[in-house]
Amino acid sequence: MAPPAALRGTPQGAALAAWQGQFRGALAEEDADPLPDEERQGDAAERSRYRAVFISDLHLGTAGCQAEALLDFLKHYPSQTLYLVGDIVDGWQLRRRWFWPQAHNDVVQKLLRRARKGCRVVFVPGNHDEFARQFHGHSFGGIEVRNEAVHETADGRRLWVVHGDHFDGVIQCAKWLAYVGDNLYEFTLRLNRHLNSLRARLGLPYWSLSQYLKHKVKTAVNYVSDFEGAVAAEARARGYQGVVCGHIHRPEMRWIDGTLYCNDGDWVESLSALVEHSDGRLELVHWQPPARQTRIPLPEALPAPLPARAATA
Ligand SMILES: [Mn+2]
Repeated sequence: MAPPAALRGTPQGAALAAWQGQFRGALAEEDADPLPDEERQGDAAERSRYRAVFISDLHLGTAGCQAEALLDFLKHYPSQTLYLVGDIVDGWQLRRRWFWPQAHNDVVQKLLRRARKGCRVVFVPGNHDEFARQFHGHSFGGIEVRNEAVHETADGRRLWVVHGDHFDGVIQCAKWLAYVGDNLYEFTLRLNRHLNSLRARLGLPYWSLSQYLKHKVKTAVNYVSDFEGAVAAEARARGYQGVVCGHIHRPEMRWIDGTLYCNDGDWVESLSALVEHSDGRLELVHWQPPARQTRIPLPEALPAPLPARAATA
């Protein structure tokens, strides 16, 4: 946009044109880098507070992904290395229906930006983003793609980093478990009624679909512990002191027969991540979205306001 005709050729007009040029420049930069606020948080001193951050099962591209919470978490946990432990982008869902809101874009931009600012970002694809597995050994925008990785902690422990889907021979059970928390459970109860009125008309005895599902869920619960045991055993067999995985959306950190089993959880239900402090201490972080009520101005009579946000320490 040129300066108004009346100012053309005057010093004010020149200044205005220069300012407009700058503004356009700033906008263009904003376009390429939509999260300039991270510039400050990305410096080396801040980053060194956490040696590593592990996140998985973001499921970007699905309505279930809690992208806003994740953006908030990422802002508070800069690190030297960031592991993306699979199911980052949900290719299965995107193939069925395109769903890509701005917040999901922001997450991708934030990850790319982190890589540009000197954080080592390692992407270990999962089953929902298995399309990326063919790019093993390559890097994109500074993000390394590895089908599995090894992380060495500050105190010298070697952790095997893998998504974990190779361990589920019984994926059907995991699906049932997901259904139960869903409207589909309500649906199955309704289906159960219809099914049984049909069975009654055919002279068949009552058969409880919901009982059947509950049995399936119990099997799924066993499945979780079987999964954890199998992953830990494989890590041990490969000579690692521990393992970091995701996949089953169950944050966990415990010893299994002398091997450290860590599951960094997910950003659909549990909003959790695994972090390594500068001294090698590992911690499971359960992210709490900033409490809404602390944003409401407090009445004058109350003492000092509460801390604005609290991440579980
Ligand atoms: Mn998975």
